[in-house]
Amino acid sequence: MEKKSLDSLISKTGLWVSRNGHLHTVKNCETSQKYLRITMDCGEMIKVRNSKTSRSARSLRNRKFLKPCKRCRVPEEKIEEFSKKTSNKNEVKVTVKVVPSAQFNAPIKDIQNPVLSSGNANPANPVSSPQIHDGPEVQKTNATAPPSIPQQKVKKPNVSKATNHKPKQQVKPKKTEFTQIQKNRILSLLGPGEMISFAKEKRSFKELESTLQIQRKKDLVSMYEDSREDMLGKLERTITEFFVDMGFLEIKSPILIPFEYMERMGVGEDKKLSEQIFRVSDNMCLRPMLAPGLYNYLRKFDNVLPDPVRLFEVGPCYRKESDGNSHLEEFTMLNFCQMGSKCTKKDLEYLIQDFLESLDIEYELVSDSCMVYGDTIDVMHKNMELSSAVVGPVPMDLDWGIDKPWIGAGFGLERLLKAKYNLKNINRAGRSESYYNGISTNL
Ligand code: ATP
Ligand code: 9VF
Ligand code: MG
Repeated sequence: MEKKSLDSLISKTGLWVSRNGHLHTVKNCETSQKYLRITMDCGEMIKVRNSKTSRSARSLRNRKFLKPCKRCRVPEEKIEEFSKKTSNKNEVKVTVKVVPSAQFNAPIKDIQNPVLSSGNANPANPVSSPQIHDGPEVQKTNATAPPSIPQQKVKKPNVSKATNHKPKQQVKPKKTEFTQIQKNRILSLLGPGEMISFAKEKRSFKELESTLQIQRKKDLVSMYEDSREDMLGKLERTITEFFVDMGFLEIKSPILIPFEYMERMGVGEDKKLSEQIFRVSDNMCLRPMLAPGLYNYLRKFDNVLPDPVRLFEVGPCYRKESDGNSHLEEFTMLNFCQMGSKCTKKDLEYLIQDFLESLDIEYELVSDSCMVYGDTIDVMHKNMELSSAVVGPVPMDLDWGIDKPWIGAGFGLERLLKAKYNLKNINRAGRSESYYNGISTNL
């Protein structure tokens, strides 16, 4: 038989079993595409996914609860009716069993309900009642939502069969073991320059998560109070100012370009590289580089502007990528170029030097080659390519109506930020809803 969804189970019973096993009467239940926001008679509020298979749906379907919520004042007959269905179905009825807490090292509620007892509320931001729980049962489906972190299994303490009930002596604190998901969550909460040794960590996942959350909230508040600038936006402004001051003309060419441009750049459908291009229709694509737009501007301005023609563009580029640490599928490129006189390798190297010195980023130059241009001078920071630079002319110029020497270089802005701030992953520098200026937003 088809399982009922959570909202239909709620409307049928008018009841809700919370994570700690309390049976509540439902005052109001709002339904969105994926979520339910349920208000209980006691004032508690909870947001859950409208799932057929969640813990909540199972509890309601199997009618499992620990005890009625006192503040909801669930009517006796409702409780009875709810419990009755359980025995009809031959299911185990959960009864309240009061166990003297002296038998255990921890209070009973801590054992049965590790999630709540370990503190759902964030100490940095105490939520006043009614509280919206956004606990592990809410599966996160979009990029804005914090990842759902399963709690570590809390082992039931050993109950000694012996009659000696003396509480055991406190043993020295064990090192905490983290699951991979928990490690990832903690790593995502570290500040841009922070490190952690999980092997030495004594704090529990919850304690550590909570401490880091407080710190990250502080970081965001101080950004809000101080600069209020997005680092990618700021870098684009800094770069723009630098090149405008150097006599380069700022260009903003289309992001949506004809695929034919890519064929003219030597990246036709027969080339492996073309598989990295986001096609948006038969003849259009999202630009994976800035060169086609700049080629067109160089041609158009050749007889208009004085020699040498100096142009630059900073803007989004798109490439399908598989390697994650230094690649984004949506990134920001700077491409500057100069055509006409003073287009030697040395001129190019001086420009690169001035530019990277202005950003205070260390680099070295390495000879390389690429499919599009042939020989390149790659600008490296440690093992990461910051830029590929080229001394023209190249044979492809003919197809773009260019017949003068040129020099140019393409830099990735997110890679410049990764290098400058020593970021662990380029995601922290890119367009994102999960990080703001390298600080997790999933708090
Ligand atoms: P890589 O070999 O690292 O994939 P690439 O040689 O294909 O890079 P270029 O075509 O030379 O890249 O692009 C110029 C610059 O743009 C690169 O040096 C890099 O800084 C940046 N860049 C290229 N692809 C990406 C990407 N997917 N994510 C972030 N930056 C990128
Ligand atoms: C340098 C890398 C062909 C004269 C308009 C300027 C360059 C390398 C840029 C970039 C690309 N090329 N990712 O061209 O400056 O185009 O592949 Si122009
Ligand atoms: Mg390159």
